[in-house]
Amino acid sequence: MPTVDELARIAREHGIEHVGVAPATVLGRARTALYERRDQGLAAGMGFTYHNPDRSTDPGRAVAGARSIVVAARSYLTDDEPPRPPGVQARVARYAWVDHYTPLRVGLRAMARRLRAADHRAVAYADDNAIVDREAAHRAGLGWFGKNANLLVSGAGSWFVLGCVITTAPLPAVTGVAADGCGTCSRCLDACPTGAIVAPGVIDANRCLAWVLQRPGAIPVALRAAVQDRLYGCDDCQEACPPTLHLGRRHRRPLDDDARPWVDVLDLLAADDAALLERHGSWYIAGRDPRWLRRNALVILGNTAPPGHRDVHDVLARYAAGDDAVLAEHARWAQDELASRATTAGAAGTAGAAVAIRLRGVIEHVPGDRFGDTAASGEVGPP
Ligand code: B12
Ligand code: SF4
Ligand code: SF4
Repeated sequence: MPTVDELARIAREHGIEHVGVAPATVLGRARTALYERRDQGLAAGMGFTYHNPDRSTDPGRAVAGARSIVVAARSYLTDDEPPRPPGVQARVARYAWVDHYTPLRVGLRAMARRLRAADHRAVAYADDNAIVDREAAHRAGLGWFGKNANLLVSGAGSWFVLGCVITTAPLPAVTGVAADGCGTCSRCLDACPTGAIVAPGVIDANRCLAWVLQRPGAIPVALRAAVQDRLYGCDDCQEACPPTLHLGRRHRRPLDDDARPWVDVLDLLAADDAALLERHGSWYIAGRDPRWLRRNALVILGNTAPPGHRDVHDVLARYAAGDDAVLAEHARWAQDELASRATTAGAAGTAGAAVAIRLRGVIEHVPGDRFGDTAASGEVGPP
């Protein structure tokens, strides 16, 4: 049987910085949380690990006879941040600038191969409905649960994607979990633009912009201003996090040539389905239907485009008259926003003023209209 050090060495060769081992027992706390939060409506129609909590929290259902979970964390913080290009640009959350899950899986599979070579069963999982990654990482001693619900790797912060190998090998598991590093800090709660962190470590997905931008259907009007320029994902609760900001710098990787932190909004709205899926195919897009990206882009135009811009005017008019009712409604909303901004620009001077007014007292609770995914088993994501 390989030692944990040998597995960690294999992981490092594949750019995975942190490895820990947890016993492959049922993840009881995660199971309880999944049921409770689903019952409380906090899952907002998500499937994924919520679809079958018993399965997602039992490593033995993934790999019969499982004894150990080898958990891995791979940093996605980059050395450089490309400047925002000119034009109306949409922001992409850091973890989605490039596909970090593929290289993570390559490293996990290399570890799994080593375990299989020693006659153990071993299967790699990353961002898969088969297992709740953060809870496994916490049990493996990799880090602590931040109040923003992210797993902060001890001494390195939360800019990490997580995955694991579930195996029948009886590897030595860590004893005890990592110390809490949040202390009295609560910056992430204040920084969340929609108040989605409803208690320390508890996210209301109805309001979490990461899910609001991924789920199918209309974006609730009360949340549209908070979307600002976000196309996919949200980083605010991590960008506000002191340990993540300061410690994250220890693990940075070069900026990939393919990194896509900004997306030109007018270009996106002109592209066809095939082009959008080719560009953004590694993202979780509900039903693989790029209209949800277009919906987000229309909201971004309403929030950030300069009023009176000819191309913006034309694209909104086209979508408003189109036969997709959801997109037409979002386009009309954006037209109204730009019109009201043009009117108030002279007086108040900024779009920011209008946004601030609409955000004031933001939404105690956005109804959990269950038009979202009710995930088929085996569905992967969202990250
Ligand atoms: C569903 C899902 C989402 C949903 C719901 C998020 C959520 N908090 O559950 C949405 C779409 C909103 C989402 C958003 C994001 N996600 Co996500 N998501 C998942 C997925 C598929 C399942 C998560 C899950 O099962 N949650 C279940 C709930 C019950 O777990 P939880 O919120 O973590 O709850 C725990 C804590 O509350 C803790 N706890 C209990 N008591 C207490 C008490 C205190 C005081 C504290 C602090 C904690 C605590 O125990 C609970 C159970 O473990 C995982 C992949 C996977 N297979 O695990 C990725 C995953 C969690 N997501 C990930 C990422 C990167 C993100 C985003 C950062 C992406 C982005 N930039 O937009 C955001 C972060 C939002 C946030 N603040 O959580 C990473 C997290 C990496 C990390 N270092 O933590 C994962 C692990 C994917 C991966 N394999 O890398 N995600
Ligand atoms: S990802 Fe954004 S919306 Fe979701 S909890 Fe964090 S700050 Fe709030
Ligand atoms: S911002 Fe503060 S409270 Fe929130 S996760 Fe980071 S350290 Fe913890």
